[in-house]
Amino acid sequence: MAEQPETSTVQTPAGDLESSRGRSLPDADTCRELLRQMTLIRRFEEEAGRQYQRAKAGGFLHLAIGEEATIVGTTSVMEPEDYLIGTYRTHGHAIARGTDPKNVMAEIFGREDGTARGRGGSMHIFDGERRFMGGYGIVGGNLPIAAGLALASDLKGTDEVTVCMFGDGASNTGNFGETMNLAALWSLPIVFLVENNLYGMGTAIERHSAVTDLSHKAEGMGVPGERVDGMDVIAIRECVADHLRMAREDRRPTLVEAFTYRYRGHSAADPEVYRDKHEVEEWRQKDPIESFAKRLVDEGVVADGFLEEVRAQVEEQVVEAAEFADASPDPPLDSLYDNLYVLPEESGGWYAVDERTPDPFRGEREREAAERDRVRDLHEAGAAYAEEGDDEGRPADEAQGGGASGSHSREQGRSGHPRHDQRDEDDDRGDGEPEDAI
Ligand SMILES: Cc1ncc(C[n+]2csc(CCOP(=O)(O)OP(=O)(O)O)c2C)c(N)n1
Ligand SMILES: [Mg+2]
Repeated sequence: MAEQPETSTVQTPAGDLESSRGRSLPDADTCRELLRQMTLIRRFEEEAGRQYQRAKAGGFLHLAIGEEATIVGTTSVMEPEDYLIGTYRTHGHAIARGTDPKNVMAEIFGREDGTARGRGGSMHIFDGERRFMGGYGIVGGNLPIAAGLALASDLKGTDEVTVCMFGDGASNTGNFGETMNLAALWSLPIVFLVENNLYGMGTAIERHSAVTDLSHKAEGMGVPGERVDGMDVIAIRECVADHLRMAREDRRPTLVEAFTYRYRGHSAADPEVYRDKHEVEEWRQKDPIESFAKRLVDEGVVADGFLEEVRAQVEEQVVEAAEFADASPDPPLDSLYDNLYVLPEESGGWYAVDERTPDPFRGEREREAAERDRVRDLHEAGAAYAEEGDDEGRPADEAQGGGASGSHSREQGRSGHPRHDQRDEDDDRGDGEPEDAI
């Protein structure tokens, strides 16, 4: 095969970005695994789309076909104990984190063997064991949750990092600014990664965001960023590895903006009137799987025809996943109201009581008598709390205030975590002049 001319930049809508071509590749096994994962996710999503057309799945179906390098490049440098949280376009994210494609497909089908036992569907894939924390239908809704995960890791004094992936559209939500501010203020171990596929549904980025250089969009809130070619699995991998290190070791939250593209519509029901077929075709020319496979052949890492072998392997896996999902039972009807509410004994904290809704929820009345008693206890406790305050005797209005709950968690955070100890001491000094810059 002819030698591929080496280029040092790649064209994106934002201009030229540095290409990973010309830099050395990881070891051969890692390269093969990156290609295998991207190919598996691609074929899995094609099959999910096909099954959706056959009405095997209800609700919405958002495919990330074309965005595989951004997903796999990112997860390939994460540690098993790191957290990943994403959006409603995350079948591939879960698979890349190690979730069995069979269980992801079963979730898409709404079946009992799904990752959320069929309750979540395509938009809510979740795998706590592998620290894939969902799967959220609310645009930007995962950002504050990500900050919470990172705060928990920090308070526990661990080295875990949270990676929060979201779309360009989500960068316009209030959650974006609020989360960036707290992440920077509290020096959270978090990497934000915006999957900039140039559209929020049918609205192009120039029409939905005043600032189109998303890598700078959080800078004013204290979170600096970097742009990377999201179609180049090696470029993403190297970039994210760097940002993970900044989060883990320097406790500096940062933002990565990955330029990527979805070949399919926003969801299965998108007529795609907002973009030109040529544009899609242009991006297909930069296909992350084809281009990486070609590079591996060019650089002698794999033999010609390796991609076809991988495709045959994943074909089998994906067909099995679809058969498994189809054979999985529907969730039992009498489990319809399971896991909707947190009951006091399951959580134990005063904050679990929702004093705004002392009446039982309609659905809860359908439960067995024993269950109804638990719900009554819950709303009685909620009503009492609203009247009298919490166990520590704080009046209701003070106990409920953001200040009280906020200081409560900050107190907890002081125990045993030097990073927080240092920060809190500085806060407590009250002279606004910390001795050591952190
Ligand atoms: C808070 C909120 N507003 C609106 C929607 C409807 N909605 C669903 S997807 C979407 C576009 C989001 O685009 P982007 O963040 O770029 O992600 P992409 O779909 O491109 O991956 C919108 C507006 C929603 N789900 N949640
Ligand atoms: Mg988008």
